[in-house]
Amino acid sequence: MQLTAKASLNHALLISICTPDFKGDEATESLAELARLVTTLGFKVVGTQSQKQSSTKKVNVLGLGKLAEIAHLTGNKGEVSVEVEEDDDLSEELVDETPFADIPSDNLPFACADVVVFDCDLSPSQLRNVENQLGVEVFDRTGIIIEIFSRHARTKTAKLQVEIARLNYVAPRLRESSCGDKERQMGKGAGETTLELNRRKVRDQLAELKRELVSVQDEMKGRRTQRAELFCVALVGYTNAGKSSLMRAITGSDVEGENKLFATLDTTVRALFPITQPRILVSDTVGFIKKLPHDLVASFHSTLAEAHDASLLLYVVDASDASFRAQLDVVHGVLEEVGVEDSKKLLILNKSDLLSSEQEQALMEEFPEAMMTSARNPADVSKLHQYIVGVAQDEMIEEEIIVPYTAKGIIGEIRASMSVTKEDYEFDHIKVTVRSNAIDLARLKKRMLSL
Ligand SMILES: Nc1nc2c(ncn2[C@@H]2O[C@H](COP(=O)(O)OP(=O)(O)OP(=O)(O)O)[C@@H](O)[C@H]2O)c(=O)[nH]1
Ligand SMILES: [Mg+2]
Repeated sequence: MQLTAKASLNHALLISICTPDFKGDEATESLAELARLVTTLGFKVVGTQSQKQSSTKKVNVLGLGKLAEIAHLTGNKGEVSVEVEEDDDLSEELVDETPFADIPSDNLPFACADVVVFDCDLSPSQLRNVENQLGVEVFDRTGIIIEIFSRHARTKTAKLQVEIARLNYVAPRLRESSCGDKERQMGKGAGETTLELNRRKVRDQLAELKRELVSVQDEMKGRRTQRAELFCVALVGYTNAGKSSLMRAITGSDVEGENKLFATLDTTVRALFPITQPRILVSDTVGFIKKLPHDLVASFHSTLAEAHDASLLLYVVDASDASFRAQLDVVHGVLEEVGVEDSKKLLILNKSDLLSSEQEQALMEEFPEAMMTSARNPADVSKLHQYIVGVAQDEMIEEEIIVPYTAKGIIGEIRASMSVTKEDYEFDHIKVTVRSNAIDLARLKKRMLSL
């Protein structure tokens, strides 16, 4: 039931099905992304195959001729005969069967793939049919993404959310076990098959996980309410854009930044550093990807609640990635889907250190409002820090407060929680000019009245 790749199964052959709706650059970029996903999972990509089809809905996904070719590459372990020469579908046409260009070659024989990964979603029966034909483990794109999420989830919320998505994915793919597992048989109800029993177990597990998730989310909501008065900035964007690296740079924290897809699966909140008065909070969020499984989008609603509450959204893109415009569309699409209203936003063209000065210039002309950064350049990091402080300051109100010398301690509290722009020492009081948010100012004034 666990959709986990066995340690020995690590040579992957990737298959792209080009359809009238999904072809050309889009299909090529998607396949390159699948290669990165599969590599993140620890597999080695040994080759790719592409084929034109009218749709991805065929019983065996590919025609028998193509399946036979692939069976040869996976060691002829399945049912399909390699002797089949005539293709069963005249509409299909071979597009490409070269080993993947970006894959570092270590002279592995091509015919050694022990995992086949499709760059599309397969129905449970398609997955089963292709596995039977090829005799090796077959994954679809969603299966790979869910597996990565499962492995990267660290916090309780992320683990619960991913497990719910995984079980929802796995449930329809459960099969009748061929071996008579005594323990499982014992738990069966009258007339219940092992498959039915397993499905019932998954349903019970899902219900339990959902209950747990609700209680964890209530706790998170409480914490967010406590922070509601502070100015919050959220870093959002496609996976691997550099959100965690920028977060680490502007908060001086040790948030992980890794050259892996979906390194961050939960929201981390830190204060902007050097510390500001009042504090500004920055949150790092889960990265997005094209064709993010719907269950995962749904399960990450709460994770993205931070983006929902943010006063400033920083849309981070990897400007060195040729497909960043399409990635940005995906980010906008997901944020719209989870209902993030448009608060103030800034586009960050990150990884500028990987661009030539001509490329930088062209991008700045294309996106005049954007900020060009490299998380690795301290000057850029401080420019971003200043920008955030500036936006937070603009949202603040300036007020003059009279603090009598008799009001002990208040001045210390003001200095610790507000930005003090002026202090005038008069005969019996201090006149302090502060910049802060409306809620904190109202609270301070109320306190002053009660003194
Ligand atoms: N050259 C260069 N590499 C960068 C820059 N920013 C981040 N990286 C690298 O890009 C990779 C991904 O960075 P992360 O910060 O983990 O990206 P992320 O957006 O948090 O990714 P997810 O957590 O998967 O959504 C890491 O290897 C970083 O070291 C940059 O400005 N320049
Ligand atoms: Mg990250």
